Amino acid sequence: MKKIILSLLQSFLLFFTSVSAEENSPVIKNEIKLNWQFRQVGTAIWHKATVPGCVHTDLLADSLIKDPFYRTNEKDLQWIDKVDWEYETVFNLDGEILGHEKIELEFMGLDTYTDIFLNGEKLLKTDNMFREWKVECKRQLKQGENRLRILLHSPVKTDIPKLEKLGYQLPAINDQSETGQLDDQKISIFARKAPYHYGWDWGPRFVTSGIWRPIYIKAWNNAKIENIQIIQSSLTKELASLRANIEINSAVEDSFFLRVVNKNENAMLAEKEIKLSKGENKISVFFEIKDPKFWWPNGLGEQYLYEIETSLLGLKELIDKKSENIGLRTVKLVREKDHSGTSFYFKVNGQPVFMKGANYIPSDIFLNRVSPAEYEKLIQSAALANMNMLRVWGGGIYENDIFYDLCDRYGILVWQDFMFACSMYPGDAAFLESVKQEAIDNVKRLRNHASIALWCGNNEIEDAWTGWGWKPRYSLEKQKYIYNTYKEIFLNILPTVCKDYDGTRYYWPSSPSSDYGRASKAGSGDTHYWGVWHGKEPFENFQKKLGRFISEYGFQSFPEFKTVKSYTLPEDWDIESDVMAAHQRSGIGNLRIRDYMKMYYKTPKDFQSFLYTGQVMQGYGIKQAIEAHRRSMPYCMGTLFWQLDDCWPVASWSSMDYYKRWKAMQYVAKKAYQPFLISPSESGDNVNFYIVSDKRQDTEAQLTVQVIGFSGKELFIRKIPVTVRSNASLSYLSLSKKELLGQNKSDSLLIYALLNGTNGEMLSENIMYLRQPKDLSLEKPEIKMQIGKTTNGYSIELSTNELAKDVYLSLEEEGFFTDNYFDLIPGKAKKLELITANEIGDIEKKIKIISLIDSYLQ
Ligand code: BMA
Repeated sequence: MKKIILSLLQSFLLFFTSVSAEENSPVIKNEIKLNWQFRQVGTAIWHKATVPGCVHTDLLADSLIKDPFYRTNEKDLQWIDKVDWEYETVFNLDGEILGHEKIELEFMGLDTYTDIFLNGEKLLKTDNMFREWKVECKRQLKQGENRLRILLHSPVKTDIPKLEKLGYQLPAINDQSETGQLDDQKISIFARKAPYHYGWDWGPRFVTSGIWRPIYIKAWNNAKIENIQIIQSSLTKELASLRANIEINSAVEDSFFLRVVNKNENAMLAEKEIKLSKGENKISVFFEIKDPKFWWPNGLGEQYLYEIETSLLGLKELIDKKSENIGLRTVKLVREKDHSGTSFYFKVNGQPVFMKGANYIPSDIFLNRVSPAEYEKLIQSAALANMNMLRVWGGGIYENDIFYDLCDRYGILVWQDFMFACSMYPGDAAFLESVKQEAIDNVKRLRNHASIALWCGNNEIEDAWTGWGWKPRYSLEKQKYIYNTYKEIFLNILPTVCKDYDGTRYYWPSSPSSDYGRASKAGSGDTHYWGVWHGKEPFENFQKKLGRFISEYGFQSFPEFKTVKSYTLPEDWDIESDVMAAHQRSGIGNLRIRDYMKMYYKTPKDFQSFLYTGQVMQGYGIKQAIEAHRRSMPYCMGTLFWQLDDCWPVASWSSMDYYKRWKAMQYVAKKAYQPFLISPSESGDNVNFYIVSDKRQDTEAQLTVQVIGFSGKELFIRKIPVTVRSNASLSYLSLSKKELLGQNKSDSLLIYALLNGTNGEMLSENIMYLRQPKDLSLEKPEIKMQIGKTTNGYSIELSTNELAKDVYLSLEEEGFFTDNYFDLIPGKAKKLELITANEIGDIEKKIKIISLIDSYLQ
């Protein structure tokens, strides 16, 4: 019986998952996904493994370790990266596959130092997590069972000798190395591996090992399409002229046909006879699309994507085919000298576009855990918050294809860093070659995405070298060597690869930067403004410290209580407890939050109120930043806050926590990033009412300014018609505070600004206070809630008799409130929705509502 089950198990289907990305192509592509097991090298017992995956998640799935995120478990799991691991599977091959002329194994991502054996023979050695590896293996394969074994060397043990050989330590600011014998030695710089795995000021230290992307076996005859680059040579309303550069690997010398088809309209774009020689061939095919549909960033139009299918044909039969989804658009970074320095803005399809967005970090420390649905949630949340750009930050990974596919679909442009951050790197030939190959692999993989707007060399290294006090640690000779290595990587290797393998996008050496090799300064280039937070400057400075493109700024908060509960016990519910401290990785984190809270808020009465007030405060600060940046267009043409997401449950600068729960700041960003923004701004004795518009046409509208007492009394009103200028920021009305306030006290009134379209529809609203939150005289409001059922969940209407500041709705069950953390004004009911697939019994009682006054000690 056992035998029968075994032989059944060995049937072909069970060993492979067929993934034939290109339907009907005769090239066989099967994923080696099943039957994997793993063990620590030197131990006897094999355990079940998941591929793609990593050691940490396999240990967890097999209950061999405790949840790495729970309480302080992280500390006990640091041994995992100091030992070696091995993975093994046995897969069956039949005569049909073996009969192909060429058989290859493709490793899409190996983390990081591996030796790979096929049927006992060494096939490959790898040393770069970001590379793809392809090996011919027909000779090593046999009919029946084949054994694939991957040895994963400890990244820590592999890199310590490199440090010893170099003889001195290079700066690596966030490396929380924990190397055993050589404590505090920074080794992350030697590994071409996700830098954040070594710890960051928002992330744990889990230096993973594993097969993190799929392994495929490919079998083919005659020829195979390896890669297609589609270049848009010119684009007008009438015509898109394109060129496909096609790489074909051929086993024969023969004639073939290439056919390019626009699948959307089933229209033939080009057909051509080609002669292939054995080995690699590069062929260009030119084609045109008439009356092209353009791809636009989120908010400006459709994200139209064309599926371009390229087929390689023999005389009678199809040999291979491959599809690419492309968007027709132009993206240009405009850098022109002007009176304040040099501009830094993106033109999309010929139009200047203000970039609104955030910095993105990998959304799990264990990369394989991010499911397609979670990727979608993330990019959808960005789009829903009116963002049009994300910066894939240089301390993480070159993201999976799905990330960029989603950005293409949702209209999110990508500022793509290369994976180098806050460190200097070794300059030996092997390291530099590895960097070059990594860049080639990733530029080739990503270059057809409409969403990618810019290649950027690194995160903050230029500034760090020139201004963070790194240089004096080294002799002049070493300084020269270290900086020459910097120049070699960021001013030579990477831009050269971008030019040779893409050639259509701007390369920017470092973020922030003023220009090649020079430290950043406000009038030129992009800026990371950390005066608020790191520099302890008040939030109000967001309005003074502007830049041409502000690619980082931020403020921390804790995740909501529901998330905190996922990693704590009740005894940990104190900001300074060991467990909470283990989930706060910024050394100054709690102190900063407390300092700012003293400046802006009353001391929260308890732990939960602290979490809530912290989130409200983060939103309060970032609102000021985003509005100031948008108001100052066209001087400033982009704002990307730090940071969109988290890689585990933690206190951080994120606007969404690890579970993708929106923090107050994500709701704030959604409003501040709306196409129309009405933004009141104090200027001396006046309040100026700015309207920022991202729209491409002027808009007739009505601006209303009201002053309202906290009990709902209208103290002032002014209505004026306005023509809102397209793609601009202007002040449309200036009122003196004297006029606005009259005899009323500023601690118990608010200024409400409203922009309506000609049909009365609301285009934007905003509330301004003339006092800091802690100085407002709030009274306990009585909030009324009416709930109805909708197809997506529930509709909620709230009203109040007194101003309810920072109203926060929460629910134990999972659900998404379409608005939250808003101010509720008497006489102005608020409608929102709770999106949930669940039927929630007794919902009126389950939704908890608090506002700022509930966080005060009574
Ligand atoms: C920025 C980032 C990260 C860091 C953040 C908060 O400069 O580039 O290095 O996590 O600051 O300190």
